[in-house]
Amino acid sequence: MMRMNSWKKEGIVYEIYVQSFNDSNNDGIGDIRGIIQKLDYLKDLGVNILWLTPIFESPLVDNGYDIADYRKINPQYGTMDDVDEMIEKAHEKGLKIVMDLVVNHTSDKHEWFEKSKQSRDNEYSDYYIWRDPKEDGSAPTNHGSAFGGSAWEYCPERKQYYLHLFAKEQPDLNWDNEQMRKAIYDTMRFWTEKGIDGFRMDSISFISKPKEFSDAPVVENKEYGAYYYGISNGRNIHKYLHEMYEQVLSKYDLITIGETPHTDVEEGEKYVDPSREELDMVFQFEHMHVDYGEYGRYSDVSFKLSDLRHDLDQWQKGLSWNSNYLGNHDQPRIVSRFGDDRKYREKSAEMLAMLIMFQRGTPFIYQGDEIGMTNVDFKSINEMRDLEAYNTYERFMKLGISKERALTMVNRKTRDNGRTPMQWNSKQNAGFSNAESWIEVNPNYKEINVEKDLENKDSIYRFYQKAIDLRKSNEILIDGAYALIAADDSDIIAFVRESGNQKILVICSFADKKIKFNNPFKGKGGKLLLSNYETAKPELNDVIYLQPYEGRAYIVG
Ligand code: TEU
Ligand code: CA
Repeated sequence: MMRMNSWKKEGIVYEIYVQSFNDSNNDGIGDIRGIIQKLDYLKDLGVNILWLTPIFESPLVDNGYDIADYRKINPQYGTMDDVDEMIEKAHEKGLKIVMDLVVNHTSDKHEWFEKSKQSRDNEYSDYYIWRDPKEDGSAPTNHGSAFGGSAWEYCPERKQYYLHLFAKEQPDLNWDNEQMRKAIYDTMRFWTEKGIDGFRMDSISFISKPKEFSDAPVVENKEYGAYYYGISNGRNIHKYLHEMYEQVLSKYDLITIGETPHTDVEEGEKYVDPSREELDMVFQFEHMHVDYGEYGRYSDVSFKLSDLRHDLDQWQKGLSWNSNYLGNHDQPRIVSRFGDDRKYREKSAEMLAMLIMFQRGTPFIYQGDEIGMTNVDFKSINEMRDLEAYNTYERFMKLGISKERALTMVNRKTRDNGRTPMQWNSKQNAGFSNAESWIEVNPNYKEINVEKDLENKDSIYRFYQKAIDLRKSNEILIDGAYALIAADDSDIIAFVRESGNQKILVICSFADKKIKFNNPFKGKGGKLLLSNYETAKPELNDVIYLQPYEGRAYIVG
């Protein structure tokens, strides 16, 4: 039986998008020494686990999620000595380090792929997913890449197609090949022996592929079949993750987080049920699709609170343990997507922090959300950097959508919104670098930056500190049972955390006006634990009034 020991249950994870966090050598690119410089900042915030996006050798087609050598550090981020120093210094400060394990695919520049494509009968030939063309020479199936276009790329050397669920420069690995799996486990040990404390496993629900591929009946994005059809949660997924647990994960004190796109609650529990000895938690995606529409992710659609509440509730009820997040390096900024980044930026950012921090499970904070960084209003597609944005913009052009409308739609959801440089202060480039950064700094950095928030006792940063401190020190918030209340309310998400006979009532208002809330624990009274408004009364009355985007937590009774 796999048990989550205390540091994992009390853990608060902070995701660092390395390229945009802090540039120590003024080349406009964030780096590992830049992280070392900010370890005290992160410790003071109160987080205790740092998840770093990939820092390995890569051609950067997908900003490092296309790995060419898992055991070499991309020189633009620093050296292996820098990494060793970062791990050592983080541990000295009581901070854990989680690496990003990208093993659904490699870069096409990885030596394994270079050899695999040379012939059909060498040691690496079967490390990837190769299939013959159809009779007419076309791609084996209508599967589409997540980044647009076909998921199959023709290779003249082998006269076959290879599968790539993402960019054509990211060929999918063949996990049915035992020798390949062993090579992955060796690579994982290389890093666990260096003292890292866990893995975030990229696209892990895709690693087990069908023996035979069939055409996807659902043509999701008009051009090609849905990219995951018949692939996510494949026939051997749990066999391989249990094998990984036995071979590597069980031998070290690690936290493991699987990124599991296109996975429902029932399947999600199979990954995290401790008796199955697979992973500690998974990133669900159901609540990330609440504002998808006719054009998938890049639809100009706003979320409905009832959908967000329903999805979060399903996973809270359905899983032994959750990862609680609203944003990351693949998503728009949470205050712009789920809050109000104009009139109520600070209050809505703080309310969202309470929602993330006080549900049952491990809270994940994405860099910059602790100061309420917002989406960028990119003036042209050329200001964006993400291949997914470019490909989507092109696709919209082909569909006859106007340039202006296509830019508006891509602007709203591009992953670049979460990838602009961390805003440290109001100096040049927001204190991220003395050089022009690889992607523009959000022009609002003079109003929104860490230095400003540190000087203000009522800032978003200060609220994050309080919410984190409360989450870490309160057994009910760490391990108490969860139950939704006011399930049909049009303005709030409210739930109860319970342990023994103690209850904590959490109410998160998504309304931009004052609203009334009927306390379900009539007559019991209670004491205020935290609010993002100074005006909140200390007692819990039978009827309470919440200010716009107010978050409140009470101990009941
Ligand atoms: O993302 C996996 C994934 O599901 C993608 O579809 C992602 O959610 C999508 O791009 C959002 O529109 C992981 C990484 O987090 C992402 O940065 C990588 O691009 C992707 O895998 C390939 O490694
Ligand atoms: Ca740098």
